[in-house]
Order: sequence, then structure tokens, then C-alpha cells
Amino acid sequence: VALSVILACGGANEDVFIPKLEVSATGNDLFSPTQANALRGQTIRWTNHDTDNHTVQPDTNLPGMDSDSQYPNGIPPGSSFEYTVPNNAPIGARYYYHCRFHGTAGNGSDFGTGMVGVVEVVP
Ligand SMILES: [Cu+2]
Repeated sequence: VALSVILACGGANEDVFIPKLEVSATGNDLFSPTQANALRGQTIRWTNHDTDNHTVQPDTNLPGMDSDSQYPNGIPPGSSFEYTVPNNAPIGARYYYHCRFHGTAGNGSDFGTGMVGVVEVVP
């Protein structure tokens, strides 16, 4: 009896490389750009280009987009924090966030105050 094995290659795997979106924390205690338009599956990388620590905190609960999990005392100068948009994120979703040292949370549908930003999921 001959057994034949067919190796499936997984079909339409998405091997497309999506470049990271870069957001900077600046010396003016701002995120730049304020709005990052991200594709599903795209990684956003926040890099601290300032001389003091900053954080990325979701205004409303969004698992994963919280730099405290990696840097409990804030992202140090020269370091980066990354978050990848889930593949099932709704198109058009806007994830507001803030730095807990230099900003305040909004209500989830608008910016808070101070050092704030938003990630919008785009098609
Ligand atoms: Cu800050």
C-alpha cells in the first residue's frame, strides 16, 4: 500500500511585508505624528527621541497597547515600544492613547489633553 502525502502550503498566506509605522515622542512632550493610520497587522513603533521618559497608554482598555507592560517606569530615551494592530480590528476604529506623565485620557471617542495620539485602522 502506497501512502501519498500532499503537503499543503497553507494557501493564501500573507507574506506581504508591511513596514512599521513610526511615531516619535518629541522634546515638546508630543507624539509625532499625532495620528497614525495603520493597516490590520501593521506594527506601530513609538520611539522616545526625548530626554525624559514617556508612556503609551490606551485611553480605553485595549489589550497590548500599553507600554507599561514592557517599561513600567516609562519608555526611556532612545528606546521603543511596539504594538501590532490585530488582523480582526474593525476598519475605521480609532484607538486613542496618551502619555500618563504628560497627558490625560479622553473618553475613547476623542483626544484627551496634553501628550496624546490616535491610531486609526485604515483599509
Ligand atoms: Cu510623556
